Amino acid sequence: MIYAVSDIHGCYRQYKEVLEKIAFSDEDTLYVLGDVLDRGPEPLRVLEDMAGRYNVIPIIGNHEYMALSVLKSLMEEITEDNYNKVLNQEFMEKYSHWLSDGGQVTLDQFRTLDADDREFLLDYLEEFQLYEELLLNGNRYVLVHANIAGNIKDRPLDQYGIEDLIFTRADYDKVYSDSYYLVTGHTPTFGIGEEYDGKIYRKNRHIVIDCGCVYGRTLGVYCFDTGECIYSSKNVKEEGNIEK
Ligand SMILES: [Mn+2]
Repeated sequence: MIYAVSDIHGCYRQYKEVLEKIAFSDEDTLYVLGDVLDRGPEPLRVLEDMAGRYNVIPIIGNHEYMALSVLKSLMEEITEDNYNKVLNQEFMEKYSHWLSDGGQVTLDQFRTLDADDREFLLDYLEEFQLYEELLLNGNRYVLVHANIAGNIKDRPLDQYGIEDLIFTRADYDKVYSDSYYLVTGHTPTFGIGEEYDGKIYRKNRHIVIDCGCVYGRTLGVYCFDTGECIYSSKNVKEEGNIEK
């Protein structure tokens, strides 16, 4: 079976719960549509688990993009010659933007790792794909973190810049194309309409799988073979991982 999940945001418990619920095995494939890191309690534990599975295919989200950029700069040894290049204004802006967007927990956990583990995780983040196209049972799916901002007939997928794909927001009222389903995370479904709160949104050839787990909802998994939606139990407040 082929599955997709998104916006795990460090919710390791719900991630393990859904893997168990779908009885995820070596014959299955799980696409993770970005935003594994930040906000929730155990981002690096989720990342380490994913890195150990050949059949979990990661696609980059804006949180990995921000984290990677900042952490790579922080890994540089600062010398007399390069400190202006590394710790410049641009870095400071990225750093403060990342921290204000939930990056602190990732940074705190990254700090506790030894040099080899840091390098291993940064190398793994570099491997994240920009998008994926799937053909299954005659249906075509485009999997990307946030959006493709248009019809891929007019503009092939490889013509998009990374920031188009991970920072912009799709228009869920709009059918982009009759030839494929657009599968995205990034926008928690309660933000599309309260009737979708904690549920996967399937309408207008969109499949939106960020069910807002880190905001006290569920982690949703979509099964492409069966069209089934599988959910974790609700993320509860006592864990202290609700941002707002
Ligand atoms: Mn996002």
